[in-house]
Amino acid sequence: MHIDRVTLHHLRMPLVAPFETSFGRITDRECILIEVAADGLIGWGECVADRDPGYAYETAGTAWHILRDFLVPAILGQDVAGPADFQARVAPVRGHPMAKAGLEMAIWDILGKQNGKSLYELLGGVGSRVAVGVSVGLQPSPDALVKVVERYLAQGYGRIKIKIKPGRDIGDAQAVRRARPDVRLQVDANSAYTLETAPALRPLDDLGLLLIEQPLAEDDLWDHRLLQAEFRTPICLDESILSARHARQALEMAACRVINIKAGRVGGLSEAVAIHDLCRAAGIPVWCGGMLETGVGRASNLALASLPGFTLPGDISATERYYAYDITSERFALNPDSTIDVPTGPGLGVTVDRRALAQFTLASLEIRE
Ligand code: OSB
Ligand code: MG
Repeated sequence: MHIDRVTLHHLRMPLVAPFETSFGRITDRECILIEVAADGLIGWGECVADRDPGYAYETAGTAWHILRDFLVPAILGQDVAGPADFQARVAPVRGHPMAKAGLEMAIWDILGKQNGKSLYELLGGVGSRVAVGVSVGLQPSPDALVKVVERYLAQGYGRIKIKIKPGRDIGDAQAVRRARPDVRLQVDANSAYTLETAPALRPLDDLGLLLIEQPLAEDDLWDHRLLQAEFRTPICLDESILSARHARQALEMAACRVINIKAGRVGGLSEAVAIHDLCRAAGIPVWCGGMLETGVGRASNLALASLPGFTLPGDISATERYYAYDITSERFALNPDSTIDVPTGPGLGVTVDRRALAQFTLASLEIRE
């Protein structure tokens, strides 16, 4: 595909409710939507870097810089054969996986549109619906948390994830467990503990959790290994896994028993599939994480989560859980069996609504040869 033009759109989208984690509270989600024009087609990608460097070092600002000054110039006016060729061209740029993943997504979208194939087919997905759950942010109190959880259960979500942090961990998880003894429940600490403070999490081991997500620092595979040896509950890594190489090392040293895969965190869908393949061969369950995506990123997540090794429910909720208005014409709805349909149209299978896009755009930049 000949890359004629790339347009960056910096968006700020109001969330239906604030989302709070151990690294902060947000009321709006920022991201960069990437529009690529090639061979008379338009492809869309979403860069999930947020406004602040809380979950990852990348921000919408750093991604804008890296895209404008390095990644887009590496492909503009060039014939890019596909995602693998794209990755080879941007390999000299160290790090910045979210910026790379956003641009790669647009290339996958064009590839699908050129070949009349949906993204899930290109990636090797199976099944037309994927099992999903909901990620519930920190609430003012355990009682308030139980109320929010009950509301999601009533909507049909079959798996609940709650965010935890020091002082808001055991009590919160126990409150949900007491209210709902049988619900599929997991917790996510977003790196809020150290090996010294993590023993406070010991009572979680008696709550029948599906997994404990990312208790320790993102650069600390070794201490996760030490912690996993102390827990019966599987530890799941999110922030720590930035490549298939990390995934292999984590499995080899038994630092975790489950991996959360986010294409943005690992530099793109190609690397995400590589991690999936590695884990599947090793018998390690994976699931698709979320970054409060717009309809563009959600379509990509659904396609990825349709691969056969995604045996645990993904953090891919219905559009209405995130946004009253989204930028795609399509909205994603929850089926009664806690699944969401995988898009079947060519490429991502979604249409960007230009009017909605304009409404949420803080800045845009068209880059031509
Ligand atoms: O750690 O999984 C995470 C959102 C933003 C950044 C990090 C995380 C999350 C979520 C939300 O948990 C998942 C979703 O998109 O529903
Ligand atoms: Mg997480």
